Amino acid sequence: MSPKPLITQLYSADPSAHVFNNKIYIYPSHDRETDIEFNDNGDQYDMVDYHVFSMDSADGPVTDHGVVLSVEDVPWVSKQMWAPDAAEKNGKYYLYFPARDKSGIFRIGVAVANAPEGPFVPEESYIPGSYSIDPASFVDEDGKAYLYFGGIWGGQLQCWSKGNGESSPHDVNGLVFDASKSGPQEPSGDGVPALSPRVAQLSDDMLSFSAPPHDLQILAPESGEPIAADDHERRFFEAAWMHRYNGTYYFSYSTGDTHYLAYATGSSPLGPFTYQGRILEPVLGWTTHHSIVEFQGKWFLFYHDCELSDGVDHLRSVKMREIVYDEEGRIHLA
Ligand code: FUB
Repeated sequence: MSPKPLITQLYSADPSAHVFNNKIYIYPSHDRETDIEFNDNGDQYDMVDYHVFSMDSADGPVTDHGVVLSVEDVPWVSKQMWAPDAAEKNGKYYLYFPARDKSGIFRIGVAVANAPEGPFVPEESYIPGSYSIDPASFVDEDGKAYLYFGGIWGGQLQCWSKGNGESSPHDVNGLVFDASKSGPQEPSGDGVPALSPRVAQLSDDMLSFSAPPHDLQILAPESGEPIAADDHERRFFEAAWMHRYNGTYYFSYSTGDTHYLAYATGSSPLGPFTYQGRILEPVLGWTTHHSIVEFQGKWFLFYHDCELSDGVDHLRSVKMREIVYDEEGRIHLA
């Protein structure tokens, strides 16, 4: 049986959960009503602010800490505050969030707070060299912090490719933005690898990339080769997440148009990762997005579906389920 939505007073999606100060904090998108028709570019996900939620226990009530950041607070944003994430370092809290800049290109911003529930103060501009959507932060046991990101179609990852030497005002680290690749298009064909999610190590102050982002490889276990672009059941689409279990790094993600949450494992946070299987089968609604967190000795999957809105794709609700690992480290719903 599907669990109940955790948050019912508003619509919420893309939950990034973390344990800070022995509480679960959830950083979701805040879905809202709109007249914008559903399209493959995701224009109907027209969000303008973020709330933070917390839980003292895994089955306890959820506290809504209210709006912690809005479109009007962020000088570089035009619209669409999509899936955020948060990280803690040295007593400061960092909210990473994607949104369209004034020219309509998705970038990733960061805002800083002294408490996990904000309020968050944004930097003047987006993270230099950032692009696309769905940032997921990961602070490793050695203190090094990473930002995973990327999403195809509405998330524009397919619009960025190596330039031909001519410069454009949107260039980042040798990548050029091609607006004609917006919408539902991606690589295809025999032997053509899928587009990869990106990873960048974060600077000590957590506000910038310490080196340019690079591709995160997801390999097919049967060949050791990158997952093929036409393998829509396994290729990366969006919604990156990283966690570590028993010394192994787990990179998990949405397969987009096939609607699975899948995962791959590796021995370094920078990859390569080898595809392992699915965490969650399709839920009600087009998108699927998640996070995985350990709390008081148990592991939990946070995700969303559209049950509360009776299937309206852009009105989603956050849910939570326990997961377990078998002896081989494979993930199962409890
Ligand atoms: O919430 C807007 C977008 O939908 C997210 O950025 C994607 O991951 C998908 O859930």
